[in-house]
Amino acid sequence: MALSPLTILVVIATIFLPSIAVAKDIVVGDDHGWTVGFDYSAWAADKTFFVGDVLVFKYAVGEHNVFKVNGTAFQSCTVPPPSEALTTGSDRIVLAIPGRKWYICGFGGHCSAGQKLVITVQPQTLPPTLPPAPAPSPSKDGHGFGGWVSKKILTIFH
Ligand SMILES: *[C@@H]1O[C@H](CO)[C@@H](O)[C@H](O)[C@H]1NC(C)=O
Ligand SMILES: [Cu+2]
Repeated sequence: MALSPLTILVVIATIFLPSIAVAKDIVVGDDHGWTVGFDYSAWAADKTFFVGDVLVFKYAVGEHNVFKVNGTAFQSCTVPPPSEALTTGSDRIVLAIPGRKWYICGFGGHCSAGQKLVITVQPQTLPPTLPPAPAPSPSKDGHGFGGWVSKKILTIFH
């Protein structure tokens, strides 16, 4: 079976891409931002969060804020000291550690009214397992992996 040039290029690209998973910015609530009257559990339900992703909380400064809390404070809407608040209106939180994370708004009544977000952060995914590649060797006779690729590319483009 002859492999098409496209297939071979895809294989080469797959081998040399540093990683399949790309960290991304995730705007909480999408266009709604961080506000009252939005269902953040429904919003989060169909999403997967990975280590390296960044949560972005967008809101009008002075109308909301963001506190990272634990599960207990999340349930009871217990607001931590003001010094722990994020208040820029475009707060970025890098998801650095896998596990459950809880966020609430500290403005009066907002958390109880549903301005609270709980997510589970998954460990970073690894690229799909590839069959073991022959160890690259600096040999001049082209038996190394690099030589194999060059030969294939020459085959394609000659
Ligand atoms: C959760 O957070 C609250 C408020 O910051 C704190 O008083 C409490 O001890 C914490 N609970 C746990 C289990 O860490
Ligand atoms: Cu709020």
